[in-house]
Amino acid sequence: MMAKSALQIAREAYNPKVPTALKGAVKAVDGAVTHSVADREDIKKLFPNTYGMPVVTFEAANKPLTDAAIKVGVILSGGQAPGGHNVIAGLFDGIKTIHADSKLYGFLMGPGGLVDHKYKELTVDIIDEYRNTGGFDMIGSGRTKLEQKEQFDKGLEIIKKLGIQALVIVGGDDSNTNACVLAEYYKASGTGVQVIGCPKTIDGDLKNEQIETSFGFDTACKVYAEMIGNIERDCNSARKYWHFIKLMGRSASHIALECALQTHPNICIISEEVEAKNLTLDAIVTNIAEIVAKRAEAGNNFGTVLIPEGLIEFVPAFKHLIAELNDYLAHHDAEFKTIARDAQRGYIIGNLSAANAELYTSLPEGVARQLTLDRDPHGNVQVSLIETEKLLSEMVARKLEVWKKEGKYKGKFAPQHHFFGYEGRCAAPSNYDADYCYSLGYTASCLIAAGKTGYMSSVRNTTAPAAQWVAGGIPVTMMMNMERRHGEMKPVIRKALVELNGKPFKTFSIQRDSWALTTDYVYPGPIQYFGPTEVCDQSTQTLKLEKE
Ligand code: FBP
Repeated sequence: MMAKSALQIAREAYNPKVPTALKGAVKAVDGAVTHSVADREDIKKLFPNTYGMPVVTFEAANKPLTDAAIKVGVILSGGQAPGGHNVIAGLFDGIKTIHADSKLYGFLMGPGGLVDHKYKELTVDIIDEYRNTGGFDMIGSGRTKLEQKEQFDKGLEIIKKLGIQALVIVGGDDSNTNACVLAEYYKASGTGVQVIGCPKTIDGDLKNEQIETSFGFDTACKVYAEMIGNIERDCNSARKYWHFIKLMGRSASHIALECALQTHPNICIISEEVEAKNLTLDAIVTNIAEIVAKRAEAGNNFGTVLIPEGLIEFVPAFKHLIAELNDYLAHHDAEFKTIARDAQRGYIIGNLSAANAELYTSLPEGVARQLTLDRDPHGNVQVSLIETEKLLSEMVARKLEVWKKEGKYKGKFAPQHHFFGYEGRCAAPSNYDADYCYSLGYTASCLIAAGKTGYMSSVRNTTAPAAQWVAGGIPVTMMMNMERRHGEMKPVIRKALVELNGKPFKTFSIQRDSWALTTDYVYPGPIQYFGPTEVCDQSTQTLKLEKE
């Protein structure tokens, strides 16, 4: 028996709110034929069996979609996100409602569990133990990329042995892309095994017209916003530090933007804007230094700067460098690994084009090394390992030194550094995420009962009360385009970056100049699980603004 906090015990009794349509039997209502967001011909060719399927919506019905027992396997893929256990609980309750003899198997430690035949049956005792809890520890997660035919066939062996009819893969854009490749393969080979995806990632970059948000974004942002608010209050009390806070989110700046909307920092950098305006690192540094200097003139030698984790990849010169490094290392990784550590920098410089070699040479040793560390299994640079918060504050300090000598700056600059990422990924899900995740899991069970494959579970209209949420499924091919990965063109779900024409960014950009100079901090405080709905059940500001 695990030791539990008082909050954990209280949360066990929480009943997630669900859309009215999911409270009884449902029917699947098909919409129009769909198309991929781009590269239609290429995607159609690669997914002949799962391309063009209709969007599905579930509506209340008089009789169930099926009353036969079903066996389902579930996989948690990639980084943790608050609410994953509720997806599994919703899926479990959904298939048990269909038939009490239905069974749910959890594959252990991510997609690798399917390939290596590591699994456990998830019984009611296990499920009850994890309802409304954070983390993925019920079955663990991993980043193994499911993309080889041999992996699919190995998976099929255990699927057949256990009599599994459907797999539910809970993951981000890359994992759901792989889920769709698997769905296509199992359909093409006539196995009858269905594959359903669920949109997960704290990064918030798996969203589009049909998928309003990925689960976990809400809770993670609320946790970071609480901590940023606490730091702002500390900094407004002591009035002696500039806090440089890097926030997780990989490429997209959704987390940084949402946290800025919640806390009104003095500065928040948005990577997508940096790219659109073609800003250099020096321009970013100058902008920060100017705000530091102006605040100093008013006697305010303190402030907060939010930095999105993926910033470096959006500074055009770095983007070119990283792209060349990705391609080079994809083809020469084995050779690179044989080079002695102290010779690696020289080796890389010797193999880059002139412009990239120059930039790489100018980087501090630590950052240069961080750029060549192992890519994740999807070919992404592990941006969480690059200490941009320190890089920026060091460069700002250097600039201020120069300005001081020139008599342009008279203040004091004492930086503090923070990186908020892992702190938010396993928090107890907010009511929004607890409800949303449970509904996503339950909807996945309906998609399985409706015989669907190659779909992502979708729950929409989530800024309205949960009773009015709309449950259904979106064909994964609808979200795809072709992108360069590991040096080759591949079909992938298009990542949603911050839109500079979107309401969330515009709302931020009209206020930021005033936040820079005045001290207009907002202190959101901790997530509340019990209490008035305006305190406990609110979605993110990003989602609210997008829906306006
Ligand atoms: P997912 O996209 O798999 O949900 O992961 C998100 C994330 O938390 C990123 O924000 C971060 O860059 C990355 O995972 C860190 O990965 P790891 O857990 O392997 O250190």
